[in-house]
Amino acid sequence: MTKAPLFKSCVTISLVEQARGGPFVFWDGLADGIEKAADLGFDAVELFLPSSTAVRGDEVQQLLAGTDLSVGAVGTGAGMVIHQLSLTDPDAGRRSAACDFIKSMIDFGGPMGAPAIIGSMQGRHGGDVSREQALGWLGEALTTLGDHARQYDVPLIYEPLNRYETNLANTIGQGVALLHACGAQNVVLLADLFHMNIEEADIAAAIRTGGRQIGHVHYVDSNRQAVGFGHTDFVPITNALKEIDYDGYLCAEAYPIPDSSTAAKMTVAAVDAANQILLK
Ligand code: LER
Ligand code: MN
Repeated sequence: MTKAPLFKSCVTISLVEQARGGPFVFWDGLADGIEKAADLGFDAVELFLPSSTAVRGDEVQQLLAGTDLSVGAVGTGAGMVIHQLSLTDPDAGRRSAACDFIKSMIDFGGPMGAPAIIGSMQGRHGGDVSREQALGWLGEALTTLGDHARQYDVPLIYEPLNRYETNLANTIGQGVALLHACGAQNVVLLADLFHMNIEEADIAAAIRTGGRQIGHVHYVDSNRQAVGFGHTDFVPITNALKEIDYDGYLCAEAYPIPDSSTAAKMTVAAVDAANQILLK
């Protein structure tokens, strides 16, 4: 009998000062975050960086050497937070700059096997930009950027967000429809359990809808604190992830409440508990 692969634990490290107060666990530099993640036994770290040149890839590799950590993914949201770039900006030059920013993040993470995430960089429709137009631009960008990621043998990750952050795709079902409509290859969906708690009627059912297209999970409770600090029922979610044969990261994109270390420890315990269900 083949042994089921386990869920892998991952924790966020932010180096983006402008995002301080946001839902990232570690904030005190790369060396500190990597050391703490390794000590707690995480499988990976997800990096939220101001730009692709904020830190060199070989510096990251050096910090990881001697640990069992990988880089699970790299966020691209700094393009929006710092430069207000989006893939659906009415200005073609700004859309192109947004695409270049994401390409540079793909080129940063790719060589270390880390896919880039498109979340807030998707932007929104409104004003002179119709929903159809914005979804068209977003679909083209996902196609181009998914193809760009292929050279590193990593996918591109697309994240539906709640209604307060985008009006393009708020649910996993809408994410599936978008990928189908644009025909993008090499793009997977990110199931962020915080956004899903706001938007989905049934989180477990939405995970089954995403099926094998789900390639990354932001593993967080209803209030965006670490798993265990909110009211989400994780048993049906874990069973749904088991059903779709998900074997990727469960990554804590959570507030450092009451502090980074406690949020990180809670996440490790929660991933262990999920793996116990997986092994049953
Ligand atoms: C933003 O709310 C979020 O969930 C991030 O992962 C997207 O960049
Ligand atoms: Mn997220």
